[in-house]
Amino acid sequence: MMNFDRTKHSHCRYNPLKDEWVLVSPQRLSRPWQGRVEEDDDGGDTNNNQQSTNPLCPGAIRRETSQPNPFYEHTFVFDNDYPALLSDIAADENEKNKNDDDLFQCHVARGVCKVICFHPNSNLTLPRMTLDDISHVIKTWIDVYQDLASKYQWVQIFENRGDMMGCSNPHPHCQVWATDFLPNEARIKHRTQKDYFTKHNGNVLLLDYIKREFNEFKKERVVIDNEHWLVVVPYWAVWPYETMLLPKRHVLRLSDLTDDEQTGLGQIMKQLLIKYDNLFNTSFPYSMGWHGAPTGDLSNEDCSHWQLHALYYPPLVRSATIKKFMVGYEMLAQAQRDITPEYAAEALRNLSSEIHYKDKKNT
Ligand code: H2U
Repeated sequence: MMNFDRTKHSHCRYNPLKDEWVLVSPQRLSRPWQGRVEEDDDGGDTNNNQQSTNPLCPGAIRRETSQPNPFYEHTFVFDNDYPALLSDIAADENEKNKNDDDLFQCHVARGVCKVICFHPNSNLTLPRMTLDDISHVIKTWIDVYQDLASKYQWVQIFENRGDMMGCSNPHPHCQVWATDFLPNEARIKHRTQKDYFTKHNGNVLLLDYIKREFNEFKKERVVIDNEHWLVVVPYWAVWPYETMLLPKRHVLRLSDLTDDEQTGLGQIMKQLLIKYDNLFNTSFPYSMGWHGAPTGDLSNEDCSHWQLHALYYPPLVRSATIKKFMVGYEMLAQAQRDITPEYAAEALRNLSSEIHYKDKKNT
């Protein structure tokens, strides 16, 4: 157990003006950057040269490890060599870590960071993988989630795709950050869903949203759905082609999905991601991630107000290169968008081909 040192260890600082916390991770300054290795017209898609040298590949030796990666055939999970969170930091005796300081509040941030490689091949992205490949990714998400959920309050699975979204490595992968606290987004959703649940006699906010979207609005913003899942551009979407992917049944957490729901998830993810890539004939950059009921000691609380959902936040607005910047008014006042969520949903819905544009070229 290490003694807490603000200059070396991750901690959260409170912004009393915004009622928000910021995670500070000074230990992460040495992280390598492999994002913009080669400019191409492909929105940051991968290239063959990566295969031999990429530290995420089977058999590669990562800079921080002496052991080579295993020659994995499906997915591969490892502890991030440059974690934003550390697990074994002792309680802070000297710093302002008490909730009674209104201005200089901070707490030690404990957690773990993992990387999940989706596939041995650096040239593949999820939409071009087989359903079997994708099912391995989903099973790995669930395994890692289950393992970390026993200890941590929040397990954030997220994928940054494309260097436009800050992805530091083109090999298909995602990250998992598990924390002993609820980050801002989780804290707010925990409260808003609970408030709705109380106000509406035990109705779940997102399940009511689905019902009204289907019945009252005739699926106006629904992009695709299958027996178990739907993809919708939320009424309140901020990013131009932002979507939310959610199960039709009341599901609290990723680990609660049945086998059939996992199969349906793989199918709908592939369909959605092909639509995204086919929209501008580019490997569509995005950040995506899963939100579900809190875990760790918080799973002892009643979390039935929660509904599992994934969010896709892609920045592109008009072409493979024209992206929406969240600057100016967005930074200083509030989010703004030009195309309506209804327009975005229709554009994605109308892309009916289930063949990826790159595979069309080959047929
Ligand atoms: P992103 O592409 O979303 O940045 O994720 C890649 C992660 O992989 C990043 O967090 C980690 C980086 O720290 N990584 C390692 O742990 N070891 C390496 O050798 C390269 C990259």
